[in-house]
Amino acid sequence: MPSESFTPKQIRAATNAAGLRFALVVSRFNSFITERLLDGAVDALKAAGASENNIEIVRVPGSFEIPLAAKKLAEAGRAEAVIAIGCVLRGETAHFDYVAGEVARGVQLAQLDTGVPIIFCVLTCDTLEQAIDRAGLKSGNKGHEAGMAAAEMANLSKCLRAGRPSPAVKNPPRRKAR
Ligand code: INI
Repeated sequence: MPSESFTPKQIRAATNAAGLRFALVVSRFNSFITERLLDGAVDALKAAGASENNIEIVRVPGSFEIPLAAKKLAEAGRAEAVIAIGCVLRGETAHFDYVAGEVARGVQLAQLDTGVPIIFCVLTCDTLEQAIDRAGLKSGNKGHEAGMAAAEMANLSKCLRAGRPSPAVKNPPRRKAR
């Protein structure tokens, strides 16, 4: 156990979204689910202090189209964080695997290429029931989680920008050993 005086710097970004800009890319495919995820994400951003004027919602036909739109938004500097919202349901063909795999890969590449956080809120479920559970029923709303993650990652990205001292850097007091 480290001694009392050994306190490495810890960085935990703020979750306040005031003054930050967000773009949400929403797939129309399975809109019954994606619109609920969108509501959850917007609720979370509003609760975190984001202003309506700083939230941009862009719709795309299906999840496969999400990465390109997300990347263009990120490249254009229109947002401190982007949220990718989609729902891919397993059917009887291999289509699911291609769409689910490519949207995940595309979103990851887009955020690594641009340096703008792109939060992955694309449900990949076997059944509609599983998706409904994750869009506001039994398992909460994954959109809400995505909204909170977007606020935190937008702040964290600012903190980690080279040479920029961060207001969010804190060394929380250690609990006394018992
Ligand atoms: N798009 C989805 O977002 N979810 C799905 O479940 C889905 N299925 O099952 O086909 C889906 N297909 C459309 C795809 O994302 C593209 O829009 C289409 O292939 C055109 O590029």
